[in-house]
Amino acid sequence: MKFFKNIIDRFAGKPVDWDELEEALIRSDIGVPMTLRIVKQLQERDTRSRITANDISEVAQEEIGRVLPINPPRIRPLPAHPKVILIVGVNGTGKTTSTAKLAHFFKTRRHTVLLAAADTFRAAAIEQLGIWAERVAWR
Ligand SMILES: Nc1nc2c(ncn2[C@@H]2O[C@H](COP(=O)(O)OP(=O)(O)O)[C@@H](O)[C@H]2O)c(=O)[nH]1
Ligand SMILES: [Mg+2]
Repeated sequence: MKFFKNIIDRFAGKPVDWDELEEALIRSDIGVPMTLRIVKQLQERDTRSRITANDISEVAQEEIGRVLPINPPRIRPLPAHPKVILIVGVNGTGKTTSTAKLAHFFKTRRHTVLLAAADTFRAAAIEQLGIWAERVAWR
């Protein structure tokens, strides 16, 4: 994953600057509580004041996995059955961006994706989704 690779490239193999690692995780959208959990786990593992690339990605995946539902709902479409996913939420919380990510996820798995904007208030919301649809289509 590119996300972990960027972090790992910066920190692996050197003595750890915990404050810098903490800042990098928060800047990467891990969120403060999750960042603190990951850093704490890494500090407990850290015996030689060095952490490896594996340590960072293993601990982050473990800790993030702990807060996700045990049986997440299945979102993959079944063969020959259209599947509708309705994305709702407060303005500016990332619905359009997440929709583009989902579209990309399904497209790379050879599904046909149709995006429909149902945003009634936000200026340029439909255009924004259209731009993402084009980006995803050409990747
Ligand atoms: N840092 C960060 N910004 C995000 C993320 N997802 C969306 N955004 C940004 O948050 C803003 C609102 O996102 P948008 O998808 O338009 O939200 P919507 O109003 O719910 O459709 C945009 O500037 C996005 O680039 C994310 O995961 N992390
Ligand atoms: Mg939107």
